[in-house]
Amino acid sequence: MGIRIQTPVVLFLAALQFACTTQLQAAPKYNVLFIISDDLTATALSCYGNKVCSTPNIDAIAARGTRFTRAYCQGTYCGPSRASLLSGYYPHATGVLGYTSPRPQIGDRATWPQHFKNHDYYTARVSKIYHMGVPGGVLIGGDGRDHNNYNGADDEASWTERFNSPGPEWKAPGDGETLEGNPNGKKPVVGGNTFVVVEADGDDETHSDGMTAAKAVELIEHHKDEPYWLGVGFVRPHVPFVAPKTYYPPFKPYEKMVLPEKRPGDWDDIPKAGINYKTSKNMKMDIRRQKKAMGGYYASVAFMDAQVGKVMAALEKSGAADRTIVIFTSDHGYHLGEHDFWAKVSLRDESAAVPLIMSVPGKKPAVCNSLVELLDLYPTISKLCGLPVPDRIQGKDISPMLDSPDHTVRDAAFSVAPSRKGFLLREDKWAYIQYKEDASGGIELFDTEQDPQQFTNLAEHPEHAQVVQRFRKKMTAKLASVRQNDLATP
Ligand SMILES: [Ca+2]
Repeated sequence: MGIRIQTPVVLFLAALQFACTTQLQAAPKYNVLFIISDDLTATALSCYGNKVCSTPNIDAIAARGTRFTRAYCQGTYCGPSRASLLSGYYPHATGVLGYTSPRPQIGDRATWPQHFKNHDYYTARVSKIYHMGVPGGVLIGGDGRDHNNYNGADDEASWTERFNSPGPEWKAPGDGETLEGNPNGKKPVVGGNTFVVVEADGDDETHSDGMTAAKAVELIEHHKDEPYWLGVGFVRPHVPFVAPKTYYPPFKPYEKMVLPEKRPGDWDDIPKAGINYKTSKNMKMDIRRQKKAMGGYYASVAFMDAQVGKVMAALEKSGAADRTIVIFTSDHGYHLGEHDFWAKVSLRDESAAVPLIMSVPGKKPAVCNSLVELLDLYPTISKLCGLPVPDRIQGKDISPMLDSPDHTVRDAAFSVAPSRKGFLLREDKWAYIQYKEDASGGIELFDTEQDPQQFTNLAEHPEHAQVVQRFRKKMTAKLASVRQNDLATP
């Protein structure tokens, strides 16, 4: 008797449970909060081991997310790196090797944020997401070259709305000094891509990144009830190193900054193209200036980190944190005096590796040592949000790493420095760099297990000839595969 009554109830409950499970299995419509700092080396962050520069707000994202220790950019300066990660193609697929939008090359194919816009997301950027000149463009709210209505190499089709944060940059009142190319100290504080430190008067919101944080806070609150893809682009620690005075005390007197180890004859075993475009020598920076450059950079990082904190507090306050994926990264790394190199472009780890933290609701905190590329963000975040992943894009889905940090998707990361005609294949153990596609500009090979600081170029050592040969073939094959795509040949 009882069975006849219960059966329909049980079936109904089973059906209900099935419906709920199915619903739960469908990917939730996460928001995406993409925070990208400009010219930030992972080595400057306390969650990556820096003991001098404290970055509590970025560390807090790392504490609840997955911190990737071997993430590489695809181009070691702003233009190609950003065009690549946003378009989904390697720089040598689109041919965007400089400071332009990838749009002419990709036609009507959707960029990463545009893909979300096409799936009913509100998409916006605040400040620099695609390339924008710093500091010239930031001063006027663009890239300073008057194209695309001062929006830099931006791509309008990616956004529902876009916002610039024009700030005073090197013109900010305060104590400023030009460190680069200024041995007699007579040069005034200048703009351009120049090492300048300004201990600035005024508060956070006097400056571009403070304004960017304030706008992001406003957008997070305003759009909390709809799915959004919000790009928050901080321009620090890109030069000029300008931050409010309150961020400098931990790094002063600058004399106490400890520079990386220097070894006599360090450049003797590398090709000319391997000597970075900015060095202590050609920048005419003595030890005092080098230490101040490091301290000024750190103060800019600390300032940027405080702005990240404001954005994260707004996310928490909005009530949307449990349905928002947070990504923190940079477009490439930076040298702070290793090998007497400064800034970006180099293909050494300090410059080609990037900080990458991904925090996805419900996933356990983890550290992942697998090789990943910035190019992987577009497919991975699409997958996590239940959007289709276009076959044509060149990154890989790394979302399984969030559950299993030992998961791997590639045996080498690939990065380029087009201005040096440089190419990097970075495996777990080896860093292989060649200049020119036929390697005629020279080769560098570093055993990063024995020589993590990359002091000894093994490329000319006969016992490593086979390793070099293997990498040369691998590089040729990689370049061919990059160029095998659905775009017209650049
Ligand atoms: Ca950059």
